[in-house]
Formats: sequence, C-alpha cells, structure tokens
Amino acid sequence: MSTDAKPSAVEGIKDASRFLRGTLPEELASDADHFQSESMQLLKFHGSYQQEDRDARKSRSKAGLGKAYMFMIRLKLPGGKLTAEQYLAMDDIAGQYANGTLRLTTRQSIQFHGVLKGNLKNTIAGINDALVSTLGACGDVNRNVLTCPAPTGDPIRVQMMVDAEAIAAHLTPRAGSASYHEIWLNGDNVTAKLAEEEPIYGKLYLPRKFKVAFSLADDNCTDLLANCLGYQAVVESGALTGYNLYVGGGQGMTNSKPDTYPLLAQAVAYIEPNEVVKAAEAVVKLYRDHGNRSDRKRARIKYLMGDWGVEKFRSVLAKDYLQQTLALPLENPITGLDLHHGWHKQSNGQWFLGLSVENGRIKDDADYRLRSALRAIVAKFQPIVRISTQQDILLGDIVSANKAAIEAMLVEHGVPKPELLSMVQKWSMACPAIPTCGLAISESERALPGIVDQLETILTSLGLEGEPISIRMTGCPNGCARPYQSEIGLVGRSGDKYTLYLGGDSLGRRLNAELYDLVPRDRVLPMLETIFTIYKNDRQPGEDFGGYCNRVGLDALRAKCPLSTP
Ligand code: SRM
Ligand code: SF4
Repeated sequence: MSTDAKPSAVEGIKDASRFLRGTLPEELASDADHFQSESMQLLKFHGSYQQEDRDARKSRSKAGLGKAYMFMIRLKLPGGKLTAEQYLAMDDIAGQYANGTLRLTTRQSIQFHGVLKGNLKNTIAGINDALVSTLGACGDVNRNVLTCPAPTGDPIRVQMMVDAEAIAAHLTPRAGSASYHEIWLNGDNVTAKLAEEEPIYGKLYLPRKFKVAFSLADDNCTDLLANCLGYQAVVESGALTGYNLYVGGGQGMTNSKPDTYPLLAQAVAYIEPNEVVKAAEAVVKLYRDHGNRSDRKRARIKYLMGDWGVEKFRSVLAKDYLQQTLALPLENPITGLDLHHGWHKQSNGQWFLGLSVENGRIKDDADYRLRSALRAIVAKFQPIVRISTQQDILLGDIVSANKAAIEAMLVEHGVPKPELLSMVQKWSMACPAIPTCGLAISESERALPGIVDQLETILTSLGLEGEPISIRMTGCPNGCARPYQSEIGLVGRSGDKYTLYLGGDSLGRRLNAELYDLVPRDRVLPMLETIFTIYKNDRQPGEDFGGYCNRVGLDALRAKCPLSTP
C-alpha cells in the first residue's frame, strides 16, 4: 500500500466479509425492503446497487414515508456478447422483475433498474439460468472487459474477443464466486465451493474498480484510453503481432478535490499475444499492492500512473511483477472509431446490423417500440447479439434473405433506420442519472434527447449536419458516459447547471477542457450555436469541431462567447 494512512471503511468491510458474504444472506432473507450500509457495499461485488426512486422522494417524504428502495442489477458480459436465447431471457427479466426496460451501458453490458429487494434473488438466479453472471460487474474487482463488438469475423477481432474473455475468466473472483453461488444460487456450483481464497486479489480485493479494454488503432470504438488497462492490437500485414499495453486511464473526478482528475491511459509496453493474461495479472497485482486504500477518491490506478509516471510504472511492473524486461510500445496511433451502425457483411457471407439506441435505453414508448421490435426480431431470426460501448446493439449472423424482413419489422415498430438518424444523435451518449443514480446532481438521460433535437436544428441551419460531432452528458463529474473524451461534454454540477467542456476528440484521443462552469441548461444551446457559427466560418479545411476548439483555444472562444448574456 502506498500510504500509511488509515484504511478506508470499505477496506474494513471487505476484510471482515469472509470473501464477500458479510451479513448478505441474513439480510436477503429478512423482510426489510433494503440492506444496511455494510451489505450495500458487498452487494456491489455481486452486481447490484441499492438505489431509491428519486422522483418519488419529495412526495414520499411529504406523506411521511421513507425512501422507495429499489435495485439496479448489472450483467458481466465480456465483449458485450449474448446469444439470441440469452437476449430473450434478459428481455423476460426486464418485464418480469425490473422496470420494463433494458439499459445498455457504456461498458457493453445491460443493467436492469427498479428491481425490488424481494425479487433480487429470483432476478439474479434467472440471469444465471441463462448462463450469464453478475459477479464482479461492480465492486473493487476487474469489471466488464471491453472489446470491439463487431462480428465481422476478421481474425484480429476474433482474437481480441478470445483474449478479452480469457482475461475476464482469469480475473473472476474465486472465493467470491463461491459466496455468489451460495447466496444467489443456493450453493449450486461444486467447483466454486472449493475456492476458499483469492489467489490474485487477496481478501481485501482491489483498492477500487479496475477496467480493461481491447481496441484497434483504426477502430478505437471501446475508448481504450479511458481504461485502467488497455490492449491496443498491433497489426502487420493483416496479422496480430502483439499489443501495446496502455495503463492508467479513467474519467471520474470530484469537484471539491483538485487532486482528482480524468486521465488518458499511457502507453507502457509492447507485449506478445501469448502474454496477455500474464500482463493483466501483473498489472492487477501491482495495483493491489500499491493502490491507495485510505482515500477512495484517489484509489484508482490512474493516480498511481499520475503520481509515478510511465517510467517508474514500467520499471516496477517489469522488475517486481513480471520479472522480465518490457519492450517499449510501438508507434501505432489511433486513426479511427467505428460506431458499427447499419448493415455490414461478415467474413462468412452473413450480415450484421448495428442499431443506434438512444442513451442505451431499450424500451417501448407509444410510437417507438424498440423493445418489442428487438424481441420479435431476435425470437424470429435468432441472430447473435452484441452490445457496443456506445450503448448500441448489433445483431449478427443474419442471412441476406432476412434483411428486408428485419428492416420492415423495425419500421413497423417505429424504429428509424440508422441512416435516418442525425450524426449528433448517433454520436451522443448520456448516463442514467436521475431518477435511479444516487450520485446524480443533475438530469442526463432524460435531458439529452431534447438538447440533441435542438442541436440538430442548429447544425442543419448552419449546414453542419453531416459532421460526426460527439456530445456526451452526465449527471455528475464521475464521468460514466466518458464526457471528458468527447467534443462537447456536459457534466451535471448543480441542479440545472452544467460544466461545459469543449475541444475533445470524437476518436477518444484527447481530453476536452472546461469552457465554463455552472452554465444554466437553457444557456447551453445558445452558447453552442454561437460557437458553431464561429467554427463554421473560421475552421480550416477538413477540421473537425473538437480539433478547431482545441486549436484556437478556449480563451479565444470565451472572448467571443461570454457566459453572461449581454
Ligand atoms: Fe459509472 C458509479 C452507471 C460506466 C465512472 N456508475 C456509477 C453508479 C453505480 C452510481 C453509484 O455508484 O451509486 C451508476 C449507476 C447509475 C444507474 O442508475 O444505473 C453508474 N457507469 C454507469 C453506467 C451504467 C453508465 C451508462 O450510461 O452506461 C456504466 C456502466 C458500465 C458497466 O457496464 O460496467 C458506467 N462509470 C462508467 C464509466 C465509463 C467507462 O468505464 O468506460 C466511468 C468512467 C471511467 C472510469 O471508471 O473512470 C464511470 N461510475 C464512475 C464513477 C467514478 C469513479 C472514479 O473512480 O472516478 C462512479 C462513482 C464511484 O465509483 O464511486 C460511478
Ligand atoms: Fe450517476 Fe454520475 Fe455516473 Fe451519471 S455520471 S450515472 S450521475 S455516477
């Protein structure tokens, strides 16, 4: 541990938990509608968060009632990969136990919201019946491992998926798996029962969450640089020669703590394809031993990287955890990012269809019935299902003859074809925020669609509607929709006020910077209109919006676009 300061309370909870059991079994069996605080912490490792319906808070308090407790459940879904059967099982669960929606996440997973405590066990058991787990989807362990979801069939993406799954399996808690099966599945797993220790994590697990991603230089669709550990494929003559290892990315920060910040992962080394799992274990162990366990706000591996720098990190990793020298990373700059929308041919002659899902929410509204459309298509054509890190869904292994029928079913359910959506909508993302997220300060998922609609009008009037402009919004500075890596970042600051960030990059290569803090929501669009007009008239040929803001600098933009109205 890097500090002698007193370990945080969560460390004590983990220590006393007997590998993530604590009093969860007893509290789960009780009639109470929520868990006590220690169990709430442990519940996260099992893939669930205790939440409340924040919309109901005021009226319930007026009526003298307590919180309307409910639970979020998150799947562990390496590479966002599901079979048709598994997707249908998840859709059943959304209807039977949750709020009737499936929420695709920025890490290629699915969340259920609104599950009552009395239904937690059945929901988690139902998920496992479909051979999907929730263990380690949250908590101080390795989280969902990302890789390009496009089922193109090309050997590099296939290998990246294999490697992503290998890391996910290797870093799955062992003794924690035994507790998981005991609590949620009535001990129904013989191998898991044998594990009485955590050979990689130890009984304190990690200081904080840990995130891994794979990506390609010409398709950074997983936002590699936002991850604790990134594997960037190095490809020569169409073959994977190895990976550049990136370490120390993360987005979250805390306004009141200036020593917290978003950081892009740094290139540390180049490794051979057969060293993938070994490297992951080594980085995890280094983080386990050196991460800050006293201050959870500074506990992520990015602060080790920030404090140590690349040279020291590489040297400690090589000497103490790999006992070998490490090759330097190869020149392999990021040049592209594919959203994978629309129809694409796979190498086996079949097709996949990428559908943009607004803020990842699969739901049925009056004239837009995406949930029913997907259910009907998946049930009838049995495609493979993949979730992207842009909160979108891909359906694959579709034969040519079925393409027209699938398109007709989407139209019938009011789901627009991806090519009919505006660029700004396709490149937008928002986190759930209110009413489910306990940390939200401002609206996000419910606010962004209105902002995007108006932005479409502004961009069209300026003739900029064809530009892939990324806008990402979050209800607080934790950064769940990776707002600091977009061209326009809107981060909830205080009720209806947001921090506005500009100058990032739609390929995820550059962090943006704060234009103004505490911008009232109704000032955001007029301000963007002014800046887009300046951009249109002043940009260099081919210059994208983020690149322009970054080049001219935010001081210049502030001078032309003051926060206070004249
Ligand atoms: Fe996140 C916490 C939702 C991706 C940084 N995140 C939360 C919680 C669990 C709130 C809480 O702790 O009480 C949110 C649940 C809201 C709800 O009602 O569902 C939440 N995070 C999400 C999701 C669902 C957002 C989305 O729009 O999809 C994403 C789930 C990913 C998954 O499937 O595993 C999600 N969160 C991210 C990302 C993006 C990424 O990983 O690529 C980040 C920024 C990257 C990073 O980790 O730095 C992110 N979430 C955070 C943080 C800040 C952590 C930090 O150390 O700075 C928190 C707060 C915390 O952990 O204390 C947080
Ligand atoms: Fe909640 Fe903040 Fe994450 Fe949004 S960014 S889901 S408000 S923690």
